[in-house]
Amino acid sequence: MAFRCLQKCGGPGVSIIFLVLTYCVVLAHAVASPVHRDPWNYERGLTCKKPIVRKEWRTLSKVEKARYLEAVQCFLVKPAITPKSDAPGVVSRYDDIVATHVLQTFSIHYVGHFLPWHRWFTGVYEKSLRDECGYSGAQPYWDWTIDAKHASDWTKSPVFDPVDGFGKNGPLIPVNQSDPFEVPGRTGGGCVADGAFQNMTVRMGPHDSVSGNPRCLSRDLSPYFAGRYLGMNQTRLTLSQPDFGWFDKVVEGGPSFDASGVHGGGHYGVGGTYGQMGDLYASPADPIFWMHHANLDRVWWSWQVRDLSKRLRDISGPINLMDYNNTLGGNVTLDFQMSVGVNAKNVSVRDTMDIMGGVLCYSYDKLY
Ligand SMILES: *[C@@H]1O[C@H](CO)[C@@H](O)[C@H](O)[C@H]1NC(C)=O
Ligand SMILES: *[C@@H]1O[C@H](CO)[C@@H](O)[C@H](O)[C@H]1NC(C)=O
Ligand SMILES: *[C@@H]1O[C@H](CO)[C@@H](O)[C@H](O)[C@H]1NC(C)=O
Ligand SMILES: *[C@@H]1O[C@H](CO)[C@@H](O)[C@H](O)[C@H]1NC(C)=O
Ligand SMILES: *[C@@H]1O[C@H](CO)[C@@H](O)[C@H](O)[C@H]1NC(C)=O
Ligand SMILES: *[C@@H]1O[C@H](CO)[C@@H](O)[C@H](O)[C@H]1NC(C)=O
Ligand SMILES: [Cu+2]
Repeated sequence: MAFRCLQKCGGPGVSIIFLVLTYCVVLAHAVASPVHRDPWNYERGLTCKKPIVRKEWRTLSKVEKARYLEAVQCFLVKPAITPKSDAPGVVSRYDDIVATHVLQTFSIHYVGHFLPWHRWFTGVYEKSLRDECGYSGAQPYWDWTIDAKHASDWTKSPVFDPVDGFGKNGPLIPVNQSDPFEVPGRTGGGCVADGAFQNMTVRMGPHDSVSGNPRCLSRDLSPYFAGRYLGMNQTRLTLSQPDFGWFDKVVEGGPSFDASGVHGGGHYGVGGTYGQMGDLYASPADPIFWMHHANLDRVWWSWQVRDLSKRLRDISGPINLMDYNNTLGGNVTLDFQMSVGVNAKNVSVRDTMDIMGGVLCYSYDKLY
């Protein structure tokens, strides 16, 4: 049962990548009933029998960490499938997924489907690592509240481990005075010189460019920013919101650094001014993106389980960027369709509301 139909299963009519969204379809299932099912609909009847369990990075064994990082390295060198007409600079499957985010930047942030879209995006990435790169685990998450407790501990997070982790900060590059976006407390900006991605080539971005700009992976850690926006206090404030509209606003925060929430906390706490994580468009270029977004997703799920029957259906917020007063259009509903380009088929917001609903099939070892 393939998530993304590879070349060999595509006949003339089906050669375009299409996907079969089967998180957790037991293989035996397919063997027992080899009936061809409509790939656009069949997953509806399936349930999530054996969710894979997402765990916190530091609880993984050395071997589990290495297997995850190897799968990402594999994805970084798999050939791209995005048409050159859509993103001329893509080389790898990893670029495909970064390009998808770049191209949709203004339709997936500060909208009602921000969290559903990123939940789906992270799930598609996790599934791609499993199906295309032989990874057998789940996407790990990064509980940054542990590292943000004391701002001075931020750079010592095991996530930045130079041997078992994603590598350290880049060396300090003074901010260019003509650059208006100086992230408070930034300490780096240069190329990541150790860890699993020391030689990684970033091609998508900066900003909205998908034409291919090969450069190093960079980080610009801000211990101050992390301490201010990623602590348990900010997380508790987020979890205390009464409905999805408020919850999403507190997660996303406002468009200025001062108005950040936990979402911006992770992006600017790692990416600062010059790191890819601080680039609203090309942030998935830093593989830490998925660890951060898995934890944001865990915050949302932790909020949902506090009143599950209601919150499996609670969705609101604008279809259009920042249109919180609905002057340009309406709010997102459960039927709203979301796309991740060539990486998977469309799903509705409804399909992503339950992490064990069938289209998605994973859980977390621990919740907030
Ligand atoms: C600083 O920014 C200006 C304007 O974007 C640019 O022309 C210049 O090359 C930059 N300088 C450095 C050292 O990056
Ligand atoms: C990175 O590239 C350098 C120089 O080519 C090489 O010595 C080093 O082993 C590479 N590191 C990794 C992790 O691939
Ligand atoms: C959480 O604590 C940090 C560090 O003391 C502080 O800067 C921030 O304003 C606090 N946030 C909230 C919501 O209380
Ligand atoms: C749209 O969503 C917002 C929350 O983001 C909510 O306050 C508002 O009432 C909704 N509007 C409609 C017409 O339902
Ligand atoms: C939305 O409506 C509120 C209350 O009427 C108003 O205070 C606010 O300025 C409006 N925001 C925008 C972006 O129009
Ligand atoms: C997929 O979703 C996108 C974004 O909402 C939409 O523009 C597109 O028409 C959808 N495609 C299909 C085949 O439903
Ligand atoms: Cu995003």
